Amino acid sequence: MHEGVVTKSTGSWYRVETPDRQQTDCKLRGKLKIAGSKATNPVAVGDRVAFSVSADDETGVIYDILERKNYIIRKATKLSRQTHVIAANIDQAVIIATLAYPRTSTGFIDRFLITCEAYSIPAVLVFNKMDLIQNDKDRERLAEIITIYTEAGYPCITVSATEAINLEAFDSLLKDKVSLLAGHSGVGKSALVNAIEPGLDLKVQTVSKAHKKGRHTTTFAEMFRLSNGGRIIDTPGIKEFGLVDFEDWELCHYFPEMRRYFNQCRYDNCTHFNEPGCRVKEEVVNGNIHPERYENYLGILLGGDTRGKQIKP
Ligand SMILES: Nc1nc2c(ncn2[C@@H]2O[C@H](COP(=O)(O)OP(=O)(O)OP(=O)(O)O)[C@@H](O)[C@H]2O)c(=O)[nH]1
Ligand SMILES: [Mg+2]
Ligand SMILES: [Zn+2]
Repeated sequence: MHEGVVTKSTGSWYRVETPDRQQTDCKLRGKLKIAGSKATNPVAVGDRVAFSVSADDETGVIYDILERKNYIIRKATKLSRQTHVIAANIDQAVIIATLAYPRTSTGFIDRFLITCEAYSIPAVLVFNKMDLIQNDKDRERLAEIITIYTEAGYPCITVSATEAINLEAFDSLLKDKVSLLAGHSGVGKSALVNAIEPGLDLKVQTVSKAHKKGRHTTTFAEMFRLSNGGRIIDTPGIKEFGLVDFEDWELCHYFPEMRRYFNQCRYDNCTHFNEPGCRVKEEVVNGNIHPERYENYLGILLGGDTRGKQIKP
């Protein structure tokens, strides 16, 4: 009987690492299912599991999953109601963004942050490809975005993987923590990790001018150990990342700077859209909530489906 952490999953095999760094390829015992879960995959990268090792071929069998601290999911397919757990037991989500290509919108960042808030995962923002931020317009825009998110309570750093700008900051961000790396395909998630840990040699996209959006180079979520004591979970660039069901009045709970004021509105179920006596709207005017975050908030509130809304990055 052993206990370990799932570091890789291919769907049928799971690589499990024990604290002494032994790795065992395991299968799941029979119909191992988490009670009440709608997930297609019962075990995900980051899960702590109990397993036994067969005497003859040294492969293992996972027979139990230990309780999760948290997890993050996506829909199994666009139309399905089933979900797929991407990773579990995450200390922080590190959103890799860039104003170069593929340019990350604040809308994307906000939807991802909502997911993190909903799953109680602290989030930080890393702006990569700083070497490509050359003109004043981009520099000013970046400064503005950093102000927005710093004021909302999310730490931000700027880096370049290829020009080795500020990589010490990226390294200390990951020290001794389990970090989920997220962001569009091609923003440089794998390149950044390689830059601080060359021994890992993760696959990086080759530049193709015809396909600026990039294909997915990383195919399976996988957990890697860093020499600074951290572990990272590199995920394929994700479109349908995270999934949150919410009622209109709940949405502001996922915006920390709005959450401060929501119970000071005239109506308990205020959605901060056009209700009279809305403290949140007042604070937008006062400059304590950034108008761009508020606009993205309204976009999500008024966008989507009206039956049980969902965030779809
Ligand atoms: N100029 C510049 N290019 C970079 C930087 N970081 C990464 N790139 C390039 O961006 C491309 C994509 O990098 P990847 O690390 O493969 O991106 P990824 O986020 O891991 O992509 P997926 O695995 O598909 O999700 C590669 O061609 C990198 O060389 C950077 O700081 N500056
Ligand atoms: Mg990658
Ligand atoms: Zn209100």
